[in-house]
Amino acid sequence: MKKKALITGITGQDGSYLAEHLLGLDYEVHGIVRRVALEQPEHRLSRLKGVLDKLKIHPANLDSYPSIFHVFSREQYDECYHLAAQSFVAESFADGFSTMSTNISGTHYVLAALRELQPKCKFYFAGSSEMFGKVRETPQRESTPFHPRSPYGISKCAGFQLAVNYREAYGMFCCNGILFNHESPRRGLEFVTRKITNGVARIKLGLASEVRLGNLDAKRDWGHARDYIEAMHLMLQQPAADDYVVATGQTHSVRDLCELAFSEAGLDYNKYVKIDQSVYRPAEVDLLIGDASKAHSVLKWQPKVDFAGLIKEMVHADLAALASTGKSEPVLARA
Ligand code: G4F
Repeated sequence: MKKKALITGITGQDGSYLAEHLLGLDYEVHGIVRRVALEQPEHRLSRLKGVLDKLKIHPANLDSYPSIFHVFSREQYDECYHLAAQSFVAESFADGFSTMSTNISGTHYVLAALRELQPKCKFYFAGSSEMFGKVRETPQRESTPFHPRSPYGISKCAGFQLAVNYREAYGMFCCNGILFNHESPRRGLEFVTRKITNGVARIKLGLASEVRLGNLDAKRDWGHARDYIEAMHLMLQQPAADDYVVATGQTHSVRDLCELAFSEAGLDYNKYVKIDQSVYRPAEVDLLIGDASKAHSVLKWQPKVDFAGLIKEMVHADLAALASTGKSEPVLARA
């Protein structure tokens, strides 16, 4: 019998890599997609274009419990990966209410529907290193206290605690991944890695003259999304549910990222990066660096791509994409 998995957020960077990974492991893969996405498949389902015909897509809305309940009432699943979220930190400052509603209630609806209809289904929650926020220790590990710095971080702490509570109160197999920043050529243009690699490509091809950025001193532990989704799957294959940090253990500043990405295209970032005060956040997470020892020892998980390899891949993917089309997706004004 094939295992059956449901992915919320299947159209995103992580969801698309996870869908490909699970299909490669001979899973039957289902995904929840907002109905509006089905009306614009070329744009909204673009990351799934290589595997779309192998997936079963369910239109549903994470803001509605009946909608989620309906999905789980139609099919039984072995595993549920809850990745859907409003995941852009800056947007959460602009509209904290929507972020809280989607990220907290959406998670609660999925857990409540699972408890009611299929309590044996294993559940993965996409926690985040943003939960550590104003970090209490370095590097950050599973036992590091949370101190979120944004509505997004607060919403992820709530989702994390919901998963822990369903595990403790109802004996459900609920795991939290505490994933540090993970990127790829499929990353949205609003996140700083892709904003920079896309900017480099646009400048190199004569389509732009600058990239406007905020805080260049923030430090992040950046890994490759394709590596990180493997850890998600491994968590659900363990004998007991638990929580795991997933990180590379290396940290770099946004400035380091600029230097590397521009030099990959033979450019000096000092000439093209302009500081834009409007991109600074009301409260910043200054330094993230993860200790993934538990994932190494229990899950036997190791990242394969390092920071330099990641940025090189992203720059060259953006150069190739722009050279072939001459245009890129629109970027959010706040990004
Ligand atoms: O790329 P970012 O927007 O990612 P951030 O805020 O670290 O969040 C990402 O990683 C989290 C895991 O820790 C996820 F949970 C979350 O969903 C998301 O995937 O910003 C990275 C850093 C920040 O310090 C930001 O202030 O880059 C700084 N930055 C400087 N200039 C900028 C910019 N960020 C963006 N997006 N755009 C800028 O122009």
